[in-house]
Amino acid sequence: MADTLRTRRVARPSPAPLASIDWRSVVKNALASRLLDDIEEATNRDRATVPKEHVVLYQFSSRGHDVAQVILGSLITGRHDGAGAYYRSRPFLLSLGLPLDDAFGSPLGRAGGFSDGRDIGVVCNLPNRDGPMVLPMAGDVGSQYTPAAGWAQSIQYHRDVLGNAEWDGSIGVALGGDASVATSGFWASLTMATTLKLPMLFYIEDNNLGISVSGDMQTPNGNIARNLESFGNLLVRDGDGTDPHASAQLFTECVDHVRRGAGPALVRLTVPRLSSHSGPDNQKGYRTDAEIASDAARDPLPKLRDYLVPALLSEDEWTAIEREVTADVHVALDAARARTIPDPSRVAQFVYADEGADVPDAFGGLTRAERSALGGTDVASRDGDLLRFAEAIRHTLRHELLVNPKLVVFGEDVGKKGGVHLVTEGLQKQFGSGRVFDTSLSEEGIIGRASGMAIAGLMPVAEIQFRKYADPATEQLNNTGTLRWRTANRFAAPMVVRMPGGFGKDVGDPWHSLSDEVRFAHAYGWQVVMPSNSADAVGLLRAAMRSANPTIFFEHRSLLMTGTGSARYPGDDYVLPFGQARMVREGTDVTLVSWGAMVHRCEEAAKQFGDRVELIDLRTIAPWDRSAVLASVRKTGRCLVVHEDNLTAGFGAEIVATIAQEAFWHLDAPVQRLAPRDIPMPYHQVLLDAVLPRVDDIAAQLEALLGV
Ligand SMILES: Cc1ncc(C[n+]2csc(CCOP(=O)(O)OP(=O)(O)O)c2C)c(N)n1
Repeated sequence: MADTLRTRRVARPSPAPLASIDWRSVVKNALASRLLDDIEEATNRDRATVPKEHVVLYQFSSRGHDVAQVILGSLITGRHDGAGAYYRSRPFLLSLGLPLDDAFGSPLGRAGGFSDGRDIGVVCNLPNRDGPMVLPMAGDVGSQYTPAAGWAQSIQYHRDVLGNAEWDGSIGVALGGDASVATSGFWASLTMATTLKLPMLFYIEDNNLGISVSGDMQTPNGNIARNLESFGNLLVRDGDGTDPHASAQLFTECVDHVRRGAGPALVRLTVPRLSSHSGPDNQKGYRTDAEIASDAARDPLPKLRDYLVPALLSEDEWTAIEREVTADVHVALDAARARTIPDPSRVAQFVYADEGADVPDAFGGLTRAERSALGGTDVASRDGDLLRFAEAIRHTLRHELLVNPKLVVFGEDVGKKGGVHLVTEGLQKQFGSGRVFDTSLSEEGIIGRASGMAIAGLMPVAEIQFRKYADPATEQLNNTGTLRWRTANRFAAPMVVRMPGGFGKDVGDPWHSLSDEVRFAHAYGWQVVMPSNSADAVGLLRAAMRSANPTIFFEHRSLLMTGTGSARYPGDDYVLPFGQARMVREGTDVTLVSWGAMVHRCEEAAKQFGDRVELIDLRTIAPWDRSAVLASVRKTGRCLVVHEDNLTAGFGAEIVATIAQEAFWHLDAPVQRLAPRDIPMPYHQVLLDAVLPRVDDIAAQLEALLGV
């Protein structure tokens, strides 16, 4: 096993080392990273003979990328600097303070560290509260960019809106490989950074390989810097990442440019990938021996040595650093191997926030103290004005913007226009474009930005124009939902995503009328709210905006556009806890369960049966009120679930399965579901009526059920 360092020498004249760089730290971090890779790779190679628990399953070497990364890291020192990074970024994290035993321990899947054994070790994070931090990485290539842009936008918010001068000069950074420049996340964040002149640096590490695919497949002619030369508001630099002097000069120039508020910058450096893509990849099918050898000759570590010895360090000093790093790494390796294995009894903890007294606040979202200072009551005022659904939401957003300076409202057209549903009308005028703002047309950008902003301590309230248009944000939505769990509560990104959808007044279509709420109920970590009336919408939206968890807040189009669901405003402090169903009407013989706009159709149908039908409005489907439904079914012995989402695997299936398991012996008839038969929403009213459950359909089904 390779367990000591001895850096090769290449003789070549070098310029004098740049005085602005802390080269000793650069050397230490580069050597530490190299030795970590050596040890992990050797363990993997010798896996037949080394103990199984010493083998790293997802081993990704940074060899070749390491020197340039730690030079960049040496410049990212601000208290509020934040970076989005990826699986090959460990050297950069080491230079920002990642402890060596975490660097070893998490890839080994041990307890503690950056995920408590939940995530693969190269997908890491660094929640520094008093220094530069690294946002939680994700496994999806390109997904690091938009949260990093969100962090950069938060720098402006903390400085300009909250007036916190401490954030002035801070920087957001995003690291990515050459293949990542083909992803939508890269382009979404580049648009955000350049249109908003964000304090953001992109560093593209170009090794001319994805896993096996060459760079000219990712951007024409394989050079993203050249292709971006004419991009507006962007300083672009291109260079050799194996040359420490050139790398340091380019990084220094670009970091200075961003820190002084001149706008974003992008540096592309060519680097060799000196190992296979990952442990299991042997690169034989796509790289010749000659190509591998020619990359090996470009190793930046000997070049770093030649650059610094003897100009800045003597031979002996270099050797002494090698010895010191070797000792430190071995101490850390022993400590990491001695760590316990993760505790399986705690694996469910932190899917949602755990507010236990002994659980610290995660990095991200409002603190517990900030949330509790907002107060709230679950008692509704009875003398409020009668408000339509959209007005009620606007009132609630306005009040929360007033009482919570960290709350931001944004989305496509929500600013000047007030949203295509006019829900945010007038809010930008009242609160300014720092707090209520339009975004570029990228849902991935909207949700990724929200994630970065939430981690920066803000409460983002993002609008997705229509439910269907959340599709491009799926990756960021899923990553937000798992973020607290996969970082074992080191990070969290509470946010509210307002999402109009469902059929409209007399119209539908496959794009604007999707409901499909079950997708979010199925996603990890999200609360899903589907109110049927204005009063509930107020209380649930306020609960969402004061929650430690992310929430999908579904605004039904047929309620936004009509007077259906109008109710008295329940007050500025009204907070309705999630998971509490509403008893719409009590009844004796059948339980009718619904949520959202279908509640109104169910109510019409139920009226036809006097007091025989008990109607329950779930109000939230994650969490959902099992006990209310089960208590009712145990009383009535019959149940019909009505929803607008597809029948197959719709949320009704979950309810019916729960009843079958928990209340089977109380049933007098099979539990029934009424929902569209897996047909997309059509445009013409006649077709729409043929797809959606109508009042008559519900009544007919109730009648049949009561006859059993
Ligand atoms: C969205 C997504 N698609 C595919 C993958 C599988 N994958 C992992 S790494 C990788 C190549 C990325 O190459 P690049 O961005 O150039 O970084 P490098 O590994 O060269 O440092 C691919 C295709 C993934 N992780 N995420």
